[in-house]
Amino acid sequence: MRSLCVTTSISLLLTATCFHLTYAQVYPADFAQVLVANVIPNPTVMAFAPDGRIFVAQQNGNLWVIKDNAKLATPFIDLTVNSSGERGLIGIALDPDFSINNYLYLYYTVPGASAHNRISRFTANGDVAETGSELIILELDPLSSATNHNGGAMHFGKDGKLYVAIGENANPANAQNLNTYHGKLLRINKDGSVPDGNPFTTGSEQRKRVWAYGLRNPYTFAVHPETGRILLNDVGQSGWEEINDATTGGKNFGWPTTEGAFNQTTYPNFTNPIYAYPHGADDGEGCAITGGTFFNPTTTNYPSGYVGRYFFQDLCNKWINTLDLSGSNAVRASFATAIAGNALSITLGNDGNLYYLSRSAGALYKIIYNNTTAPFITNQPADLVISEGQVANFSVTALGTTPLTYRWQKNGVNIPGATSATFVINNAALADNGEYRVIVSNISGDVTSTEATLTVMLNVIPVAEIITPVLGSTYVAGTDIDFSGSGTDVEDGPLAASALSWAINFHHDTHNHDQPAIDGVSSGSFLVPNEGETSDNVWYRIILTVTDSRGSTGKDSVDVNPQKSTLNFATNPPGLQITLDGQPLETPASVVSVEGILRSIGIITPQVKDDVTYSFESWSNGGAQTQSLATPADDITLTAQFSTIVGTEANLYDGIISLFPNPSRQDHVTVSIPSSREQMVKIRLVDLLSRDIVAIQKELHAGDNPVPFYYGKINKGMYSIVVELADKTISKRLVVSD
Ligand SMILES: [Ca+2]
Ligand SMILES: [Ca+2]
Repeated sequence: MRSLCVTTSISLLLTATCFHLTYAQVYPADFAQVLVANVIPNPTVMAFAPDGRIFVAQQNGNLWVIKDNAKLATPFIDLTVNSSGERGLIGIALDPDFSINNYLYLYYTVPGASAHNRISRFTANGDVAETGSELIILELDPLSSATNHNGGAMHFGKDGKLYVAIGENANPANAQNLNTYHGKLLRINKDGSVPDGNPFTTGSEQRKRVWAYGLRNPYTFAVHPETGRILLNDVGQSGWEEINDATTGGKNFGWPTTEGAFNQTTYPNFTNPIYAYPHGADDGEGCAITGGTFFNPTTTNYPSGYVGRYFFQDLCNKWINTLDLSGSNAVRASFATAIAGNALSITLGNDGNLYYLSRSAGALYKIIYNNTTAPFITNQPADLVISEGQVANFSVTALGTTPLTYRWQKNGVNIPGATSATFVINNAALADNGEYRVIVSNISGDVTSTEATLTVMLNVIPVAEIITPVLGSTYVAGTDIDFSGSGTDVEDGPLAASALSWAINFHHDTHNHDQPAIDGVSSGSFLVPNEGETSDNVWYRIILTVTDSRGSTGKDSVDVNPQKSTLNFATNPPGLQITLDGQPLETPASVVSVEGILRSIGIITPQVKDDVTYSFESWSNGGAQTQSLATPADDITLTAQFSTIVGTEANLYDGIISLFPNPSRQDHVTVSIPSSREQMVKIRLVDLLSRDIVAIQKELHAGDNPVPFYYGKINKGMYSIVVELADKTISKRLVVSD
């Protein structure tokens, strides 16, 4: 991967845009990646029109039309949206009758005090939306301060209904609550109303639109173009990324209790994913599933073995994999690696090629197949506009019988030594201006690329400087981070605020959540949400880009790290489970958390451990059974108090153990233990904090065993008698009175 300055011509201004292009993609033989369109910052999703136009959404609300491999100059629509975090313009579906009615449906975040996601219908008039054509189809539930997990994918099913995937707004409990749209796949009519055939026919408006639930952040899904099968890609938390079959209504995919595959007998009401891949750094592992598409084209020149496969991709690890769905188990295979960064929205195009978006490159790519022997150029060298002294980097990619050889020319004349796929001029000078092209040859012939123009300007690139935050600054969630900076340029002098652009990217583990830039200000602030991402491996990277009057750019960046505390969780007795943000957690456990982040702490009650059933009594901080806790500045320990439950022994033991008298006013109780054989028994008296007071051991014989158990003088109150047999432990509640 190398950083390049690639030029784009915008009106009469030549603008140099520096970004990363990857030439190291690894595809199967005779496949290649082709750049279709770029300068699409923060793309989110694409959709194909029947006529071959491609709609590509930008998170900031712009919807672009890509026509004949070029982005049109004017957006289809420029919506005003809230684009913080993962919010923004994040879903598109074209009406099944788009060719006739020109209807197109968008999913976007409505800005303002009551931020929420909305589904609206727009009418196309050629390549732009008809003014005033918005018809609101459905207003989704209000969002919390968490800006992540919005879902957004929309597709029409083969049944003509609109399916909409919605994230749980980073509140896991939403996923199991049928009275909110969050954490669901919806099935609605084109006008937003409730259709016939949904699994839940009564109750709230939300419930009646639910098609599937138990979802975390179903960012993408796909509908099989022939069978109508629905595969839903659910982005996971810490362990697994899932592909779920949501073809049949009413399924519960288990979040937040489960993530990835689980034991069906443990959770009989949940539906396992058809495929799940773990978090990790290799091909087939990743951090977030961000695209999937059935490869069932009307026509394609891909080898026939790919037809019927399900292609899917991961945000972090730059791979595309396939699933073979022909057998009873989905079988994964590798396809591509080292593709462009932060990839998403892989989609089968009308032309039988796969397409995907890259947020790192701000670009739309297609994947072509060409097994002809003659050299065939897949990516032409691009025009460059740079400043004197910068690096000019031309490149070409080609298919054809290997080995391929390259011969670069300037103004039609061979450049000595320029014989690789890239041609680099370090320290470019005005004399380097000219037309550059390359001749690609192999045993079958040769092909000449298009000419790329190099324009070297006498221009000193501007200097960006971030003033605040200063290096080493930290933050607490729920508070503002202030930023300020300046740009200076040798030719222009101090740059106006309009020349400044700020990117505030949220980094999590190995990936980042880039957000639309804040343009035209020299200072500002942004609120760090106190909900959303609960990982402590997070930080913000603030990048200032300044642009001078010649279109050259300079950058500065600073990282702001979070302050953290440790949350220690314990239970009494030890070793029981609590829930943290809805997920089961075995204690004792220590979790590092960003200060200020709200954590949801709950309890599984009753729960069984070693055949004893326990019931929740209290939290050591006096909070409710399920409580929201802002991560404090200092480390804390929270202990959940449990008591044993009596009356469950019938399920645990085929005999009946009884205590008499109970309540007892004496210094002992008689424990009656029937036994089918000789065995040892241990009897313990424990208090409500599960602390042992007295314990005895005794040999039982076959038959009834009335065992006197002396515990001496103890305070009146509630206790448990715990009877430990060879294969069972049974507890009974004992009341000691005056
Ligand atoms: Ca699941
Ligand atoms: Ca300058």
